[in-house]
Amino acid sequence: MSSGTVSRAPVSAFIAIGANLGHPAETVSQAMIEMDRIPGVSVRSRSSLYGTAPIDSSGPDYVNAVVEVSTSLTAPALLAQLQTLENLAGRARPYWNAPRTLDLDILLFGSATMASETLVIPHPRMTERAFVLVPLAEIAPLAVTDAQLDAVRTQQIARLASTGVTSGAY
Ligand code: A4P
Ligand code: MG
Repeated sequence: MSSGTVSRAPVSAFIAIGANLGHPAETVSQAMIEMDRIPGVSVRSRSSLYGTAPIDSSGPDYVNAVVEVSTSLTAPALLAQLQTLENLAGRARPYWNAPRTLDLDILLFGSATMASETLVIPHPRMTERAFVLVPLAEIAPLAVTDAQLDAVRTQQIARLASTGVTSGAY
């Protein structure tokens, strides 16, 4: 096993989910279930699903959501697991910001900050995007400021009826 695969104490991390090809709502809901099945990862809270207009991207509207997980994995190990889920969902990468069947981005990883070639935390574009800030604010109100939400208020986002995942917490 590579070095640093497992850390000692569980960390709370927030993961953004996005999809705009195939069956996006089903894919996003299924991704929440699959994340919870990753050894060392427990999904603690799920936002609603949101329909969002593409930002710096093309194709149909996206479905976006954010989940909070508790994880004993390191951030790079978590990213590797999330990329496996993206690939299982048929993710292709023909060009940057291409439409996608599933995109899983780590927004926050405890209080960690890091910037390697493969992983930047906090996610560098998270505060520019309503499709991240609105679902994040739903499950973690203290993680998002009113000023940040105000700055993205012109971006189209609409809460969808149901996550398709049954849980009583929200
Ligand atoms: N990477 C670096 N930091 C991270 C991180 N914190 N989490 C690296 C995840 N990955 C991170 O990502 C490219 C590389 O970023 C990875 O190999 C990883 O090592 P990718 O998912 O393969 O490619 P991408 O999708 O082109 O990049 P990224 O960063 O996911 O794109 P963005 O900037 O997040 O934008 N509009 C709407 N409405 N909804 C969306 O969900 N998404 C995007 C993607 C654009 N417009 C959108 C949406
Ligand atoms: Mg990504």
